[in-house]
Amino acid sequence: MKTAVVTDSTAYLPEEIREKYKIHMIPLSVVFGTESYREEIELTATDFYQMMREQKELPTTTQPSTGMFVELFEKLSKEYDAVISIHLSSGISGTFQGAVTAGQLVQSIKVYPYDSEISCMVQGFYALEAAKMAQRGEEPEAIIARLDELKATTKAYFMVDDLTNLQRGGRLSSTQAFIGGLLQVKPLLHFVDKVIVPFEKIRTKKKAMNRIVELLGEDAKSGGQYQACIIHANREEEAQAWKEELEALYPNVEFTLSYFGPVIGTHLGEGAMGLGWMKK
Ligand code: MYR
Repeated sequence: MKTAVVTDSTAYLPEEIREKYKIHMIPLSVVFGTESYREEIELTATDFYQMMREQKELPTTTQPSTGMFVELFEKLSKEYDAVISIHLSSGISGTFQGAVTAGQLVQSIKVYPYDSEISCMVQGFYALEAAKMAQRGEEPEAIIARLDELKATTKAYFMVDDLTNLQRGGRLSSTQAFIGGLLQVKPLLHFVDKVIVPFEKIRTKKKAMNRIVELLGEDAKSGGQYQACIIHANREEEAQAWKEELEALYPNVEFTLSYFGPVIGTHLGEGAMGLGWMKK
């Protein structure tokens, strides 16, 4: 059985990694006014944050069309027997549903859509694991079972400098009153049942980061090997310094540095920071 692995651009997997592990990427887009840019192809994270600072209007984001999925799956059917298509949470984007619909339309290959229930490098870890197993010739069902196992130990927390973008984009699941109460603080956010909800109200970014360190510690100190990703929105130096601090604290955790690219950055805003981890 030859299985292809597809993920979307919001995993922000570097091109050399995608090439090495033969991970196929389908892009989401950012729209500034009338101009649409496929992220990771036509727009880099650095250019995006610069553009966002210069524009008065907030950009918007769009999922890949069903047609793009159909085209990709049909192309893959010439070389593979099955495809596992791993996407950002269906609670924040219609991308996963696009893969489901296209999978039903394309008859030439069996499509296994997988809802990561999260996004960014955490989703990237799933895609990497799937790709390594696919290269060993493992069956799609075994790969999906392994992804579910990883998902069961996954935790991710993140914070934003300003909740405006998340609120305007409608991706913060909460009542207006609660959001009102959150605007004065730096809430720690996380995913529950595929959507973003506040985890705890915290006053400063430093305190929020320390709280995340504590939460990771609760898992890391219970034993086992973990992989983790520090994800930043145009704050590479700060993220690198945090990575070094975390590496010294938790030797049983393998840390990767990643970033919130254009699509996720549209909703989180510059300066956002997050940490995700799972048992290896
Ligand atoms: C679309 O237009 O379909 C894309 C919508 C993307 C919404 C992104 C919301 C923020 C996600 C934060 C992920 C943090 C993972 C650690």
